Amino acid sequence: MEENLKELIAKAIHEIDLSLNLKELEKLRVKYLGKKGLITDLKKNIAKLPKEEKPQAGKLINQASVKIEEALEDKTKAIREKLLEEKIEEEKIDVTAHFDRKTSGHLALINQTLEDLEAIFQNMGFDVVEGPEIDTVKNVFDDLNSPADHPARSTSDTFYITHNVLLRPHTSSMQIRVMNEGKLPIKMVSAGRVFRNDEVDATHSPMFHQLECLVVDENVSMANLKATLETFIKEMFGDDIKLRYRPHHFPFTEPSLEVDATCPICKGKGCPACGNTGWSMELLGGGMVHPNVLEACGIDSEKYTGFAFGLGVDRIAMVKYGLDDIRLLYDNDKRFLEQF
Ligand code: FA5
Repeated sequence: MEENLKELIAKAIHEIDLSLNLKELEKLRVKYLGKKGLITDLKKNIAKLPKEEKPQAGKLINQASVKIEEALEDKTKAIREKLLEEKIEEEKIDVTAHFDRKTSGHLALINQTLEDLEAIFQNMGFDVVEGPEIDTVKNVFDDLNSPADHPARSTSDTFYITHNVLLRPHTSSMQIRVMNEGKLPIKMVSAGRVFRNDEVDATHSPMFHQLECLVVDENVSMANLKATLETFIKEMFGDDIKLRYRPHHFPFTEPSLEVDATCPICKGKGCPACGNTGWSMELLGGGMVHPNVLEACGIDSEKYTGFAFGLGVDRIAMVKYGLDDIRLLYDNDKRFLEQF
């Protein structure tokens, strides 16, 4: 009997070893240890043995049962571990693996510049006002003291929609809109797109952006205009950029001036980009609001004075980012845009 049991144990262990999954193992458990299993049958048969053989037979069968049970347990454990390893391997995240990174975009340089400008003026206590890109001849020219024969009014310079309605060629029409609201004092900026029949070159575009600034109050002087400009330029560019004021003529300001900035490339020392002058392109036009303009909007020009200026936003962006051509702002070349 002992020999038979040894053979049975060896066979069971061999079969357990060969089993590949928990299902096969369960079948083997039933085959050997189940209710009708081979070991269970042997246990049942002990009763039929002669009395003196019973204890020894019982002991051997029990030992065989324990051995098979242990083998089943070990194999079950091994299969479970293997399954777990396979699962971990399957779900492992390879942090070094390449994947398509989604690079986040950013505002176009013009919009960044507009936001910077508005934030600076807001911090200086200015209201930010929005207005339409299509406006009336009255707001764009008439009430801005621009005579009917002024060249800017000609159809070759300005995009008319009807006889009296046009794409605004400057943001100065916002001066009229805000003054007509009748609230004083006024301290506002208003930025947006403007349109002119200008030839495209390094510093001109037919569609560009301006920021209009208007202050109307008692005792406003040219000194206030200058202080506002100097503060704004310092906030925008730091100490590197200086301003140059040149006398000019605008129908809606008196006196009028134009303002240039030091060349952003050489910082005023003189270089090929600025023709060795140290000064870059014109940045803005401005001056003291003409009394005729105040009166056209119902404001007493004996009591109130004001200053106004119109900044070329694209050119501010050019100085800020050191660009030598305005077209870079509109080409949408990713190689350029990704640099900022
Ligand atoms: C005006 O448009 C006046 N309305 C400015 C003003 C406002 C004067 C308030 C007095 C009081 P000007 O045409 O010079 O002025 O344009 C103002 C600025 O816009 C220029 O200094 C320049 O920076 C910018 N600019 C003018 N034309 C173009 C263009 N075609 N492309 C890009 N920027 C331009």
